[in-house]
Amino acid sequence: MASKILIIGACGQIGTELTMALRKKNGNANVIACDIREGNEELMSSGPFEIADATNYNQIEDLVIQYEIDEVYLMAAMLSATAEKFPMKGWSLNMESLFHVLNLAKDKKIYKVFWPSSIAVFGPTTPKHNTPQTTVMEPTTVYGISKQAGERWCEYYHKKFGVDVRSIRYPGLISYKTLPGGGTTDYAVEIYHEALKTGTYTSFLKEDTELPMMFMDDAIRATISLMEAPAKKVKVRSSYNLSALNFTPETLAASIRNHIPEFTISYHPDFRQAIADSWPSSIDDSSAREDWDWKHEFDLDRMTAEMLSGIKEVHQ
Ligand code: AKB
Repeated sequence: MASKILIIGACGQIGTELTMALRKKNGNANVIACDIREGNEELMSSGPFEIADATNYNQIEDLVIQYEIDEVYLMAAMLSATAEKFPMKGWSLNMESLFHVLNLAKDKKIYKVFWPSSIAVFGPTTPKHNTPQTTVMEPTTVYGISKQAGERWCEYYHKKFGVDVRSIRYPGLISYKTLPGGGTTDYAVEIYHEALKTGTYTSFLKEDTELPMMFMDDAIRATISLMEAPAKKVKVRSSYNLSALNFTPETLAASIRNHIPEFTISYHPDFRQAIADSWPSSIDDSSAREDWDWKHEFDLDRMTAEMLSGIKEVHQ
């Protein structure tokens, strides 16, 4: 029998595509989407959808009981740029929601948990290039501090209570179906929309700011394959480094120019530059590759082609 899955934060950038991918795999009725707000038409109509607040334990527990949930994917979070503006709100959302889900698993009301971490767990004292799985981690953002604390709690609940929790340190994720909101890597999505709409983009990061990034299809495949891996292969219970591409605004613009030669870019760095400067420029993900056979498929040029044709199809 297929597992019953609850996706919290299903209407966000990752949640939307994850919900549709899991519904395709496990059957629409077995994947319950919930969020604090409504999402797109396809997500809302293709299977069960409930309004729920990730920080409200009773609401989440009620859904777990009502739908006899086995696995939870907790995708609700406040991202790096927004959390700098609302530090206490960011901390409460990111931490309370995680404790609710970990406690449901500790009490055996659910059996498996996916929780997203981020490259934001690293900080200025971390080795910047090819950042190892285990290294110095002194994050300087609210979001990064919450993700790092969350990782520690995931490992603690696994060791102490046997909770089957699995996690990935996502790089910046690039997709055309649902817009990201409040992240430092969002420029790499906005740039494609603006290239098609106006032929020009003003980047809030400097031209040579290199960050780890990934096309959403790869991220979804990684997430599902980590969750499907036999428990004994999942050796890291804090969170796995995951890598695909590293690029700067300048190289991304050049790849767009292969399709739209007249595209222009200018640079006007804001407070997000300091956040980006504190993160790695590339990540060593050999643990994920060795433990559960992770392999990315999209390079920069393939991703650019896919983004431009996807935006035209969905948004124009
Ligand atoms: C952000 O920019 O805050 C996120 C992330 C890297 O976790 N996309």
